[in-house]
Amino acid sequence: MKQAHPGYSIHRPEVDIQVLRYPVSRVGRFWAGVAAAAWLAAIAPDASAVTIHVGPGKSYKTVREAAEAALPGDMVLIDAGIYSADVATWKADNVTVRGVGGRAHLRADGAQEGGKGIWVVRGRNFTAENIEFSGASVPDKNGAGIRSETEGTLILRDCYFHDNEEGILGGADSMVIVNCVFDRNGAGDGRTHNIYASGRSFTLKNSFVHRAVVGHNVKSRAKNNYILCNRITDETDGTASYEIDVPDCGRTYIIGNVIEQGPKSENNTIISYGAESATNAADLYVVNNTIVNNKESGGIFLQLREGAKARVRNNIFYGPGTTWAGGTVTADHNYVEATTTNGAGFRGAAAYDFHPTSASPASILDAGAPPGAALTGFDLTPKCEYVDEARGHPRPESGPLDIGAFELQSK
Ligand SMILES: [Ca+2]
Ligand SMILES: [Ca+2]
Repeated sequence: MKQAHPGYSIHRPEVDIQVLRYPVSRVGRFWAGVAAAAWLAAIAPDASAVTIHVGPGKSYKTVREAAEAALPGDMVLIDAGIYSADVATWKADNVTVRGVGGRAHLRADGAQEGGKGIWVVRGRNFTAENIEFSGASVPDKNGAGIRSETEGTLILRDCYFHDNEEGILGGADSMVIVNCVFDRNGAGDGRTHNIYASGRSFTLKNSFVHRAVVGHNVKSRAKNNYILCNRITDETDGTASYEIDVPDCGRTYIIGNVIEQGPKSENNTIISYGAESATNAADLYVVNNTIVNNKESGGIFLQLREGAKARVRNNIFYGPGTTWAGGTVTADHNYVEATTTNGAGFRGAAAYDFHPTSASPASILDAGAPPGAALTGFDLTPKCEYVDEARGHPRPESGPLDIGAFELQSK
């Protein structure tokens, strides 16, 4: 077995080397053994990693310099503050970038990376936490806060994307977005969106995605989509087209979300499934959502491609319009109210608070059916609830499931 030489380190004098680096590219990660075990006991679990600090008074003044220096496994800590025109490509694998002391705000201010946006991610298994992206703009009008080109995993936590031509754009083997806010992204041409994902698997959870500019709030061409316990809303002034667009079909689980179409939505449809193709498996589950239409002229809550199948259970459809159209829908245990006069007994619909109350009808409270499992075996039971803003908690247990995205805890 090949072993590292413990005394070897890469010379990077500007890096705060908190632990001695092993040059992963030369020795691989299989450097266990007697000598190495002693090192493992003494230092961090990933012995190859260093922590790089960015900020005023830190080793790196710009994020770009840190991105160029980062090697596999590194942790990059960026002090809170505004980083103007500081764009970058992240190339190394297994890098985590985190804002500390508040969000690090990457404000484009006219700069862009490779015609793509603020950050381009190429390294495998990249994580960003507590970062704010705004103002991305490029000549072909799809400047993204993050353009993902990784073939591994991309994880975003506690990030905030706003006023970019595109919030996040691109694919990954697995893209996971948790506790993030997307607001007013879109160039206004209808081809750019708050979120535009592709790849094998896309997960959006406990996030707040709202007011996309003409484009869609959530658009995914991924083969598998897990859209769980989010708030996806237009509100009074949002002009999004679809709230959720899954244009090529794909195994899609939409569970436990609040989804609202506002009066200024560009089109009448709220969830669109298979508008362009059936390239991916056509298998849709819509379970325990509260779907609201505030467009008084009406609309279509769920539009399916012909030939696509959907199971629709335990949802609230609130507001005027057609609940579903197209495809083959198996629906049961849904609450439908074609007005917005609060027969559902919501706690504060005007403020987008769609929790049920003790005034909610028996056709909502305890009226749900066990959601069961998808054909894939995926458990369709709602396990979480969205909490403003971009948070979540486990869905409480209180008798049989209530209809909609929230459970009333005491009646
Ligand atoms: Ca719409
Ligand atoms: Ca209940």
